[in-house]
Amino acid sequence: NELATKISHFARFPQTGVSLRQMVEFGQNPSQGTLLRAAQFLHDELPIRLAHRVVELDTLPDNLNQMPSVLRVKRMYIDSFNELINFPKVSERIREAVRAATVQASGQRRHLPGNHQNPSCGDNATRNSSTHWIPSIQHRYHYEVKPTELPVEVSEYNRSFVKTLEKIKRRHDPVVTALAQGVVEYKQLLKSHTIHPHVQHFLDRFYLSRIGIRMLIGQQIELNQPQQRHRDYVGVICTHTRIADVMQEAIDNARFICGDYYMLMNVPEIELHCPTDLEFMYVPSHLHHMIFELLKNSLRAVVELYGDEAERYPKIKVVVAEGNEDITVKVSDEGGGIPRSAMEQVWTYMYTTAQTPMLDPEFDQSDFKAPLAGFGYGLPLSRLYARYFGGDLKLISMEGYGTDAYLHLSRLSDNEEPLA
Ligand code: W6P
Repeated sequence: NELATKISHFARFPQTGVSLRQMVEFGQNPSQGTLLRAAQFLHDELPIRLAHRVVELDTLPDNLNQMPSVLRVKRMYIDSFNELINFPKVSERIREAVRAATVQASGQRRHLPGNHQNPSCGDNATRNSSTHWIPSIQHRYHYEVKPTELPVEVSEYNRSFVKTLEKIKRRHDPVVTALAQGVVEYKQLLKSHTIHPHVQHFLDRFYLSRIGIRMLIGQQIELNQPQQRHRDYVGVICTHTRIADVMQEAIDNARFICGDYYMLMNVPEIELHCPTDLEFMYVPSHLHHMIFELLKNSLRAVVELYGDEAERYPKIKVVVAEGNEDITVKVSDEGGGIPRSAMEQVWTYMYTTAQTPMLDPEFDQSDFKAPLAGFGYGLPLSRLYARYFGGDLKLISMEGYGTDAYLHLSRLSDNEEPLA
């Protein structure tokens, strides 16, 4: 039908990645005109990304593409795609008004704090990140727009577009849970306990893409709420994320959860070595989520090795190192480690007992009744959060002793989103 034709048409366009830096430049004190340009970008880009996902869902093997849960997810993507392409384009008159109030911002990039050591800072022309050159988004969309004399339709358009984005974001809240259920059904169907590498790759790509889409939507929604803006924040990005503060918060939360879950008299201690003045540009909620996840795993390993009535546990040690390229967080536990043969499994989406919406870190941030880490979706999703901004997450384990988790966070905020 017609919609299917449109979807395969849009899926033929390449997706355009956005870097953390671009998101921040877009979002610093945006006028209604700048927000309109951002809306135009999303209005072009989101249908392309959604269409790619629909095609991927369609081509899942083993009749996975026919499963009710998968069809449900596909329906969400199609509905959102449809809403976006039916959303009115900015009229020629409004476009003209914004153009008249616009001066191109090239050559006067603003200084971004928190990333002083970035060697390629501000040098867009010499960047050669990929073999095929796609014009960067600010080349096409980012301009200074003088706040003066913009017709009222501009802010009306922005408001209306944000409403649509909010609806889309809410619609997709249950995606992780729905696909988790799909994986359970898939296991039963194939009577297998291993996930096909193709399916594992699909899920990695799919969830990574979802992180990106939700990041872009979340930025646009936040930037349109200027009354709620906090110092150092551009949308959900904090230009001066104090990593020591986020670490301590994650440590306190993880220890609290652990003590609560196992009803412990004394919770294993977590020793933190982190420069207190270390700041960088990041999304604090992503950072908290990843650290929290690692700590829960370490706590669980230690408590299960020594038992919930132990008088003392070996400390979990956290080290934060500051390099030029990366900030690296190492979490070391003496929880007995993981057999080498089980290392791969840790990253698969297999080990889930399709349960609460807590599978999805974005679903309910404040639910303290969450089960403590199993090898659920926590680790693979945390790795995707790390990779989304050019970082990574690795585990090194000594069976019979303990596990070291290395979380690499890229300081080079020019990394474009990885797009499947
Ligand atoms: C373990 C298993 C694990 C996964 C992730 C992080 C830390 C740990 N420790 O024993």
